[in-house]
Amino acid sequence: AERLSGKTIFITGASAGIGHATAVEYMDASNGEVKLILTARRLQKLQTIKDELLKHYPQGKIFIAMLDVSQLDTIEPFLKSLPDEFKDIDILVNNAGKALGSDLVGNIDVNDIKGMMDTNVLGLINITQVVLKNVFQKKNSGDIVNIGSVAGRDAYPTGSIYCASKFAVRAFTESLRRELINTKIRVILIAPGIVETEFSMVRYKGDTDRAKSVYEGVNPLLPEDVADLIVYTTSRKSNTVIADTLIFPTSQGSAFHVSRET
Ligand code: NDP
Ligand code: 8X3
Repeated sequence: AERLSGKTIFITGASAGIGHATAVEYMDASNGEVKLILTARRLQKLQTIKDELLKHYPQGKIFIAMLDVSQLDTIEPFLKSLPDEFKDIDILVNNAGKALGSDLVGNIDVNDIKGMMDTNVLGLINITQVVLKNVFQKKNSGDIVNIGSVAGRDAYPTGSIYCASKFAVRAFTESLRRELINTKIRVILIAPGIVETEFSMVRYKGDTDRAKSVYEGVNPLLPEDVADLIVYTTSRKSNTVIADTLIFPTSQGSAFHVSRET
């Protein structure tokens, strides 16, 4: 907790799920002593989250903004436009991401392909570059936390594009960590299994029954379980980096092995 005090944390995709839970967890773990930059496309959701956090931590410093990570040209101007007290970012959590559809190769809508690649891969790479160059390299410190997935290790049928996007996140993250070994900048990969969030509603495009069935009988991870791990990894001693983590619910063994109570 002491190690978090005063830090500025930039979370993408903070309007729901893991990103939202991570914002809450950083505040709780630091007793309101961190500064949060929370971004997503749905500004109203961010406003509600900010209001809720400020109820608990009235002195809390929270900056919210609409930011679509797939709009690559908007990132650098966004960073430059941050209020001075939020400019000195210490931790970047690249969380914004999604699966769109579960179609077999041959039938995948090109907009779904673009949607996943633009957000999960191009957006993440671009934000990382901008923050690295403008902030972390200038002070030779900072944590980059990339949210990958078990889908970045086990490629499964009907997940080709999503899996490809998360394999890409993993490869990018590993190259970057190796490029930065002569710096104090840490690069961390978080790879969750099944987490109950809006993820499946987005993947199945509002088909509630299908989305629910993903989580039925598995005791999935909660978004706060992943948030807890993110906060843990970024509050280790500065001489250590928790480089790579796979986090499952205890009912899961791989992308293919899930125990369901029926
Ligand atoms: P949610 O759908 O609950 O949250 C996704 C977040 O990303 C939302 O805040 C959404 O906000 C934001 N987002 C989506 N597209 C964009 C965009 N183009 N620009 C900015 N923000 C965007 O899903 P999760 O919390 O589950 O997902 C978070 C991350 O975790 C993703 O990278 C996902 O791939 C990964 N993950 C999820 C797992 C799961 O089982 N749930 C397992 C493993 C990894 P808005 O719509 O307001 O923009
Ligand atoms: C989400 C987990 O297994 O649906 O990253 O791909 S999975």
